[in-house]
This record gives sequence, structure tokens and C-alpha cells, in this order.
Amino acid sequence: MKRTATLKRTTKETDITLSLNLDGEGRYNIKSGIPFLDHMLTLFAVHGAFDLDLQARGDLEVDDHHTVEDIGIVLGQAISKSLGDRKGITRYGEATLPMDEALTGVYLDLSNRAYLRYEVTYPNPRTGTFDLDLVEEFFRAVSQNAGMTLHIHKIWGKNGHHIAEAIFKGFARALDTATSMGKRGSELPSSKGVL
Ligand SMILES: [Mn+2]
Repeated sequence: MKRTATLKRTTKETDITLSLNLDGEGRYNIKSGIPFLDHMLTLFAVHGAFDLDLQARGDLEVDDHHTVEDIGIVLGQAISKSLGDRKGITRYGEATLPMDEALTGVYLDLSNRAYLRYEVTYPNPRTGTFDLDLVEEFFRAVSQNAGMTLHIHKIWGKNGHHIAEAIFKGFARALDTATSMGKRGSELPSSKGVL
């Protein structure tokens, strides 16, 4: 069974088409309109070995906020949809990830419950023209729409680009583990019998 999803979401602020393959090879075609976000989502695809196709048009004349948040919404929905009934998945994943001086920890549970704890500070509010506050907005949208408990911590870091990069790579690695098919056949990894 293919674990893929293709979604289209159109509002007055953004127009997004996204295809995700959880069992991909790290192939990507990403055009968000925001070069820094393209860079981060490329890292996500490559380091998670996901295939990701994203075409987005947003109201960037306002700022990047709506576009970043709405891409997070659609990516979260695509993760949830491609997981189907979540039977047999490993469920948990984590990654401690260095990027030069930056070190971050990402821990997640595909619990079908949304929760974000984001403990990250940046020495500067921007990298280039990108507002680093939007990284939190992105992951809040992902966690809410994927049904994912998500903890993101900065352990150390001085460079905003490196910190964000370590987070996106760590998220990819953790999600790759959590979505992988575990050793439990088609069982649901829950003592409650429901996720
Ligand atoms: Mn980089």
C-alpha cells in the first residue's frame, strides 16, 4: 500500500498544492516562493528520504507568515493522510542533530494528538530576510494537522540559519523513524488500541 498523499488548499491568502511520499527517496520539487523555506523543506525531504512536491503561491506582499503557516497546515494534513490508520508504525522518533556550532533535539510521537513544545531562541530575529519566528508557526501548524506530539529544543547554537537547519534536519530524521513500519505487523502501537 502506497503511503502517499496529494492535497490542494486554496484560501484568500494562499494557494498550495503538495504531494508527499513517506516511503520516498528524497526527491523534491519545491517552490514555496520563500527561498529560505525552500532550503529548509529540501533538507526535510533529503534527510527524511521523503519525496516532496510543493507548489505554493501566497500573499508575500504582506509578509511570509500566511504562506509558511499554511504550508505547515498542508504538510501536516499530508503526513496524517499518508499514515492512514497508523497501524504498524514505529510511532516514536527522535533526533539530536548537530549543524556546525548548533545542536538541537527533536522528539515526536505520532499520537494523533496535537501538541507542540518549542524551546528555541535565536540570537537574531532574522536570517537574511526570513523571520525566524515563523519556524515555530510552521511546526505548530504541522503538529496540529498531523496529529503529532512534537518537542523541539535548542541545546546550543549561535547562528540562526544553522539552528533552523538543525531543527528541520532533525525533524526529518525523527519523522522518518516514527513513520517507519515497525516489527509489530499491523498492530496499532497503543495499549489503548486506538490512536
Ligand atoms: Mn544552509
